[in-house]
Amino acid sequence: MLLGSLLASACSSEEKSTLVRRVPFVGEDTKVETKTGVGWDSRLYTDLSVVDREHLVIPKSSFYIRTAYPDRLVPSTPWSIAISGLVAAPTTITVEGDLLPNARPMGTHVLECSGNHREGGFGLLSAASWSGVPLSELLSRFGALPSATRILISGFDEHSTPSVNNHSKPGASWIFSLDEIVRTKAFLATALDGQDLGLDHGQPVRLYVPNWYGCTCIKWVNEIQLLDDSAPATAHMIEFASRTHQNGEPALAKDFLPASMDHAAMPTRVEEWRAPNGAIELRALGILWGGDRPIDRLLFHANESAGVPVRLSPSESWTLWEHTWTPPGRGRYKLTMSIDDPAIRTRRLTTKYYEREIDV
Ligand SMILES: Nc1nc2c(c(=O)[nH]1)N[C@H]1C(S)=C(S)[C@@H](COP(=O)(O)O)O[C@H]1N2
Ligand SMILES: [Mo]
Repeated sequence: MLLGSLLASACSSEEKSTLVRRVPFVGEDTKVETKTGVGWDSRLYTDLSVVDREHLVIPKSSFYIRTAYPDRLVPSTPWSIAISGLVAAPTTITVEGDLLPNARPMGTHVLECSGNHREGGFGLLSAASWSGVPLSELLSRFGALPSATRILISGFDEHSTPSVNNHSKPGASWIFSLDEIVRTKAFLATALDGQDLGLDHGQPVRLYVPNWYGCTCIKWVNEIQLLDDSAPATAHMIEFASRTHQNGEPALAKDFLPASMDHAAMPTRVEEWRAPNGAIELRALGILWGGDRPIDRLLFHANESAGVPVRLSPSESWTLWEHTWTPPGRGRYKLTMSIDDPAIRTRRLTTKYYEREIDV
C-alpha cells in the first residue's frame, strides 16, 4: 500500500476519509521553482512537495540552482581541463575527446547544498540521474608522481556582479584525497536527467561526489592539480567549513573531514484529512537521504512526542516515507525525525536542523 493509500482514500466512498487541504509549512514563504538573483546569489528552490512514488526524482527544469552560469565564462570548444601539479608532465584532457566518448549512466543521486535552509523550504535539495566518467578511471591518465596523495578540482567562478554582502567569495575548488575519489565513486558529469547538464548546472562538465554536499561538486571544471599532504585548504573549502561540519577552519586540506551527508530526513508534504467520524487525520510524506547504510527504522515526532516509526519505501536515490496520525487537538506542531541507533551519526537530525512546523 504505502503511498498508494493516499490515492485510495482520494477516491473515497462515504466511509473513507476525505482530503481537506494541503497544510503549508510555517515560515517558508520563498517562491519555489522560480530562478532569482544573478551570479553567486542566483537560486532556484526545488518544490519538494511534489515528491511521491510517481514523482521520485526531480526533472532538470526543477533541479535546484545555487550559483548561475557565470556571465564572464566564454565557453570554448573543445572545452579543456588543465592537469598540473605533481605529474610527470602537465597535460590537458577535453570534454569532447576524452569524456563524452566514455560517458555512461552513473546512477540516481541526491544533491544537497550544505547551506540548505528552512525559509527556502529546504529546496536546495534534489535527486536526479547523472552520466559521466569516473574520476578514478582518468587518474591513471594524469601521470601522477608517487608523491601525489591529493587532487584539487577547480571550476570557473568569475561573475561580473559581486555577491551581496560578500556572501560568496570568488573561486570554487575542493581538494580530495585520492582514496576519497575512489571510495566515493566521484565522477566528472556531462549529463543530467538524460540531457546536457544545462548551463546553470555546470555545462559542459562538473564534478559529482555521491553523498557529499553540493559545495564539493564543482561546476564548469577547468583545472585539476595533483598535490601532496602539505596542500593548504582552498578559500572555497574555508568558506564551506562550518556548513560541512569541520572542526573550525583547518589550514590544510588533509585536515578536512569528508564533506559527506549524514542520514537526514524531513516531511515534504502534509495533508489534513477528515475521518468518517469527523476526526482530523494528518498524513505526512517525506524523504530520508544521506548516510552510509540502509535504514530500517526512522522515527517521526510531533512536538516532543516519543518517536513513532514511519513506513519506509526505499528507491535508488532518497527513501520515501509516509506516516498518518491523529493530533490531540488544534495548534502548532513541530515536526522532526530521528534514528534511534547510537551507532549511526545523524548530526543534522540531532540538532533538529530540518524541523518544520504546521498549524492545525
Ligand atoms: N564553479 C562553481 N561550482 C559550484 C558552485 C559555485 O559557486 N561555483 N557552487 C557549489 C555549491 S555551493 C552547490 S550547492 C552546487 C549546486 O549545484 P547546482 O546549482 O547544479 O544544484 O554547486 C557547487 N559548485
Ligand atoms: Mo551549496
